[in-house]
Amino acid sequence: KIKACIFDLDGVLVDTAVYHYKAWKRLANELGFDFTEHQNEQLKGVSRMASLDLILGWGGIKGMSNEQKIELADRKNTWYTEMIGAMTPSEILPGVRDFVIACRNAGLKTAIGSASKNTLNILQKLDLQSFFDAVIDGNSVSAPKPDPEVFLKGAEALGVSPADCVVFEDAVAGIEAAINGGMKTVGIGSPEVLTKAEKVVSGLDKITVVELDTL
Ligand code: B16
Ligand code: MG
Repeated sequence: KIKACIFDLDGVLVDTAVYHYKAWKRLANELGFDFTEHQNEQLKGVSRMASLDLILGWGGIKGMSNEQKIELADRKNTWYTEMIGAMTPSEILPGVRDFVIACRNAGLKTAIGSASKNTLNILQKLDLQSFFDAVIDGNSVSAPKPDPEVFLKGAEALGVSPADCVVFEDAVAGIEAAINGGMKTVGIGSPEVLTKAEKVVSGLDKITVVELDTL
């Protein structure tokens, strides 16, 4: 029986990918190249430094020192946090608030499991902090998805065994992380992409708490 729901943040509760894209694109442009929104798809669920490595690769930029890379990532994050600062609860994706409330009313624990170091800031802007019993984010994990660390820490913080948790994820690596942690999975997005998820819906407005026990 399901006892907890663990939610990814970007792409599940809110669509911050568009802001990440704008900020990375600005950085790429300053470095003298560009990349497409399609390429940006590959950055979903990927950590900040790993995203930078991918982007520098697309621009054919080699041989940057670690210090230079940190400076570039900081520059991007400054622009990104400026955009985050202007976010409002109107940007919460459809059905999110109702679904999370329904989970809690059904006695399920709720947590966030995100790669983003900006998680708390975003939750605050969306006025969603009080809806989660635990928040595990990019500041508290060392191994990136598909390593299950982020979700295992979430389950532990909730006091629920992994097999009794459902993870909601929009990234392939995130679904893999949940499976690697022995958890049930609901993909948010398209079934052609999230092939390993037990169930895939387009958003939290398309699933009910009762359906979770059929996973
Ligand atoms: P930050 P998630 C991920 O969040 C994003 O999908 C990914 O695009 C981003 O690079 C990563 O967080 C790190 O974000 O720069 O804010 O630490 O999908 O795991 O909630
Ligand atoms: Mg995500």
